[in-house]
Amino acid sequence: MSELTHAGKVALITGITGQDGSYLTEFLLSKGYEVHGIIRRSSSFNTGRIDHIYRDRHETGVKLFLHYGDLCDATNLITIIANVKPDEIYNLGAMSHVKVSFDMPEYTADCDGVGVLRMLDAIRACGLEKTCRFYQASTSELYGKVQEVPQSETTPFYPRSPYAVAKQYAFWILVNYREAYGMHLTNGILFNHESPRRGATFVTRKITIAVSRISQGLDKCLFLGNIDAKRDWGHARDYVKGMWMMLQHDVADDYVLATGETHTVREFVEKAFVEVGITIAWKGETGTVDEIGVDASDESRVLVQIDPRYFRPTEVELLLGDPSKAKRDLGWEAELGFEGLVKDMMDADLKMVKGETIDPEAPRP
Ligand code: NDP
Ligand code: GDR
Repeated sequence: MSELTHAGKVALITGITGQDGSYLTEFLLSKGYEVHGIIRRSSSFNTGRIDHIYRDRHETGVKLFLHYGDLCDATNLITIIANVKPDEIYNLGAMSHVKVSFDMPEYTADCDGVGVLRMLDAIRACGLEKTCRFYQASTSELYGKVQEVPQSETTPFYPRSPYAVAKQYAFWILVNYREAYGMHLTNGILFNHESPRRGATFVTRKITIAVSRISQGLDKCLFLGNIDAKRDWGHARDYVKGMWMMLQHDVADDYVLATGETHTVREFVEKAFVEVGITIAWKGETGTVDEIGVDASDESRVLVQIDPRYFRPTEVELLLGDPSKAKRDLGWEAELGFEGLVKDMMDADLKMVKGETIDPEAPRP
């Protein structure tokens, strides 16, 4: 990709401190964008994923600016958008944990659902509806109890969590505003994408941290929920590029981004342990809480156990995306596959556990 081809363009990112926000910021800066991000005030450190690219605004040539704000505060969103006057907005902010959404359904609806309405109305209130392009972080969770395999842009939705229901509201309010007001609004229906910057409570990162710690003698056992769930896992770095490609397309539309491959959590565990030279053998009845994963070379060593605390009241058993529309219309394809993803995450977490990278929450590969 050529550098500085978009010099002069201004982007605003909500969720800039998250996994995707950090990769997208790096990507847009490399293209010459001026990038503005909305961060939440926190009593503890929450900018670890972007500290390596942040520079004090008193320096010269600064292209990254941060603003305090929240998707639950309409006035503040209007103020930021009025001041920044973005050409492109990437709405990545969300309470993004599916299991936690069962504990905080009302807040999740407000932030992930109504928050999107607030952003769209803020664009209109600022008179930017004809010039500002908007990306919404939609999700494969909308397919939930899947109605067909693989899932594409035409597959009916069947959300299975308060998170997914909130994101379904967001999906349709965006489509409605696109049709009603002719705005350039895009839903990116992204399947799971991971990285060394993934939050530590999502299953992939939970596994790579635990396996790394076990390999160094710091932990004994990894506790998981449903290890037979299947996901279409790609790398976040590939997916943020796809977000940008969607907004460069002159006609706004909705796109699936996925790898077109699905794997179980169980396979992810096995591959991660292989990276530290351990082969897992499964014992006990498959699919029950009695199943355990042991070290095949020393079966007394129990390395994986099932903890029903991690089960969800309603589960999404199988996700497998069909990204052919994104390939055809945008030329987008996932570059890193499952094996490469596990290796990338294991390499980073092994370094982190060995103390070779500084910040435990945000290793910077
Ligand atoms: P993260 O959980 O890593 O990041 C979420 C971001 O949203 C953080 O910056 C967080 O801020 C911010 N945020 C949370 N609540 C609010 C709020 N009330 N107001 C403003 N900002 C808020 O998510 P990802 O980077 O993984 O995902 C980005 C988006 O893509 C999310 O909307 C997610 O739902 C969606 N998505 C993710 C997929 C994935 O596989 N990663 C797949 C499909 C969709 P803070 O750091 O302060 O908590
Ligand atoms: P998901 O991601 O729910 O798909 O949402 P997560 O990694 O949390 O779960 C994936 C699957 O693994 C199973 N699982 C466990 N999950 C967690 N977190 N912890 C465990 O211990 C565990 N054991 C098994 C889950 O039940 C599930 O089936 C992610 C988020 O990024 C969303 O914001 C995004 O929209 C979707 O991906 C696409």
